[in-house]
Amino acid sequence: MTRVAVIGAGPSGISVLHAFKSAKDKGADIPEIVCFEKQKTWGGLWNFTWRTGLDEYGEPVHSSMYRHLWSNGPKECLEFADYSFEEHFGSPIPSYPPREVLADYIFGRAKKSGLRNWIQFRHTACWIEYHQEQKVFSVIVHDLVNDCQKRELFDFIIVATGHFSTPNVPEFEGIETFPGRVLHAHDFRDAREFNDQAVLIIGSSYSAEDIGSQCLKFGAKSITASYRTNPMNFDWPENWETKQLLTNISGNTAHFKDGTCKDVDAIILCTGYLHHFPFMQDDIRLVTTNRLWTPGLYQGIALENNPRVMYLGMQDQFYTFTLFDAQAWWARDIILQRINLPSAPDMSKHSAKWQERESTLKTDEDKIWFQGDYVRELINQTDYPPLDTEAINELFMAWEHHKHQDIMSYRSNRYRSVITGIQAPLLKTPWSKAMDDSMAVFLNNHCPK
Ligand code: FAD
Ligand code: NA7
Repeated sequence: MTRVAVIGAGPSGISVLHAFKSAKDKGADIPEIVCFEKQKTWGGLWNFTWRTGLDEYGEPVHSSMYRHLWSNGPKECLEFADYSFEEHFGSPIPSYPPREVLADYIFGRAKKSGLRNWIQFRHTACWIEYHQEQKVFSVIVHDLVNDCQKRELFDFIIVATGHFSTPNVPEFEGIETFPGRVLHAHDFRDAREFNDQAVLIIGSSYSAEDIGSQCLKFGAKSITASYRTNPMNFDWPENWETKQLLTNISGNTAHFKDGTCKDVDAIILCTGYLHHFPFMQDDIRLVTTNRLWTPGLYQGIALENNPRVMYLGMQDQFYTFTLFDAQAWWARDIILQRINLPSAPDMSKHSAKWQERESTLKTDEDKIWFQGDYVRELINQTDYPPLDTEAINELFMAWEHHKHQDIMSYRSNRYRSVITGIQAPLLKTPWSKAMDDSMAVFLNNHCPK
């Protein structure tokens, strides 16, 4: 029997298991699927943990999420085509749910689909290599609970280990003698820690934007945001200032490229993440940066030099859960031989076309349409339920517009579901005032039983 190893049970890994389960439910013969997940439960980054550094087994802590994180995009842009928010919560909820609420939605579909017994939790993939002659992969996993290793053979490998977990940590002159706290966004857990402090944020992308605004929400005295290439163009509150790149630090004084300086109490490096697959042999390891088109992956998924290895969710992301679903259905259909792979030259020709378009993208709007077209191309090849990517792109356009209207209150906007047609209700307590964002309080406020 064909054997498939799925590495990681975050949203991407769950999408793969769900895709196979949905084929099985329709009567298809499916291969044996074994999913190895190093955490104690599923959900990937969406499992909040107080831990940083290493976990109780000495494994690097995976999650980069913080306690009071809320969805940074409308839920209508990530709603599964086969499992609506209404189906999960029993009534409509606002467009920007807190972390715990969104995580519950992801778990809900996985529970309904009955996927848990396909997963070996607390199993870390340590080494995967390909044996050309037998056309099999050997996978060595570490059973963390019993502290032993085992080796198994598989015909296909699907890597779904995410790429927002291994921090990219640049060096700045003088940082080692800075008297305050220095941390990467990966280790940021609770903004209350920075109450009344002058916080320096390095970076100008999503983490910088959201961690900076979290800190203001929970009482930071000021935010100084230092950018390398482009500043974030939002209308920030008065106690937020933007600076060019940090050049060096002396004592608690940060010096910037434009010659100005600022005394700060803490430094948060929102400098992104590395694609890191130390468990993959060199010739099957994906090497890329955080970009919309990953070179070397046919359809953004199958490794061109060995398409029995597939990578899911490795792109920079506007689309998230539906992109993972679209990729999962496509990967499944390659394995079920419902989709045939073209020749190696045709695969690279196809990838080159997308890569060329990627190089022309200028604005976020261009990037959203690019990714929407990519998701549509995948969905058109499988039996994934219909998903109107153009309507979702339009929701993303509205989201962009609302963020530029008011970055501190964009989460009060609401949108109509592309799946059910239902308009989201108003958020009762604005994000900036909602200090208790637990699921119990959020649901009690918006859909009391
Ligand atoms: P992950 O969620 O990272 O899951 C990967 C899984 O693989 C983990 O469970 C991990 O334990 C496991 N794993 C890793 N290595 C191994 C190994 N060697 N062996 C076994 N298992 C392993 N997206 C949104 O849609 N909305 C948001 O609001 C949003 N906010 C975000 C905020 C932050 C701070 C970050 C970092 C990302 C955010 N994202 C958001 C994007 C996020 O990438 C996706 O939502 C999603 O979690 C990605 O799923 P994934 O399964 O690809 O990866
Ligand atoms: P991103 O989106 O990859 O952004 C990384 C940022 O870090 C970006 O602004 C980079 O600037 C900046 N960066 C990287 N290296 C440096 C150095 N050496 N000096 C200064 N600035 C640097 O990562 P995020 O963490 O913001 O977002 C990842 C996910 O988390 C995202 O999907 C969200 O949903 C949450 P650049 O523009 O390249 O000059």
